[in-house]
Amino acid sequence: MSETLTRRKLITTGLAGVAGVTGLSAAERIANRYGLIPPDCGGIWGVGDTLTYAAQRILMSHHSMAREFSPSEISKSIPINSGAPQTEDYQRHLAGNFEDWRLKVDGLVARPASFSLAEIQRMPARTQITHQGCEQGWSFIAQWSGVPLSYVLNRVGVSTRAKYVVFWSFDPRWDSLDLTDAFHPQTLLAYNMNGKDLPPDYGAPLRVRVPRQLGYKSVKYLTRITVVDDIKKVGDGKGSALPAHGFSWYAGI
Ligand SMILES: Nc1nc2c(c(=O)[nH]1)N[C@H]1C(S)=C(S)[C@@H](COP(=O)(O)O)O[C@H]1N2
Ligand SMILES: [Mo]
Repeated sequence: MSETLTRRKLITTGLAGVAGVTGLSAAERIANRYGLIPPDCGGIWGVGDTLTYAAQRILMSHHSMAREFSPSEISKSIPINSGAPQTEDYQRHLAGNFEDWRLKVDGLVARPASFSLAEIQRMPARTQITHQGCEQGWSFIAQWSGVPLSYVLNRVGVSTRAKYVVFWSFDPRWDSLDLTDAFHPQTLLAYNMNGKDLPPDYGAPLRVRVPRQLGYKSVKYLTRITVVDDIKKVGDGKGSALPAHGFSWYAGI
């Protein structure tokens, strides 16, 4: 059977349908064939995550946009999830207005780079008013400005072998995106929130904003971005610090 026919059949049947008729392992095999197994997949919950991730990737256009709001809809109060790191390293950079801070970009790229905040702020900017939802049940709408991650990735030249983009932070939090979300036009490296420099508690000097996924994918206090082909070799191999605490690597909304 040709690739297109298999794909059409998969779409019309729906992955959940496939799961119901022929068993979850068949759905997983099909998802695997299309490279749609999320890195934290394993055991019974992993199968569920595969279905969510694969179904979204197959059924939704790669360029479907998260909703953007008008300025009047910006939330008056903005919750914080974990304030700025209290480490000596972070506090020193904060005291120095992040002038010595650099964003390292390495891994499977043609031109590994290290950008200052000023350099990042001179790159083409995008401003968007989007919703951020936390898995803990609160959410808010704010305006974020920054450089599209795609611009930075194109500037360093991503290898054709690349599959994931990994984000490292001043705190132990780390996470990753597949290339679909990494190159999505609304995925930003944001340095401005509601018209002001990103406040420390909200991720200064630079944070990810990925409005098509839950808040925990938007890593704050960035230090480094690494492009990889095999996410299993990074950290505990689950694509993010969160799966170890029971949250899935893919948190699409
Ligand atoms: N480095 C880092 N990034 C992080 C977190 C964190 O603790 N450390 N918390 C995440 C979670 S769970 C959420 S919901 C959002 C919250 O962003 P906010 O504090 O701007 O509301 O940031 C995410 N990014
Ligand atoms: Mo969160």
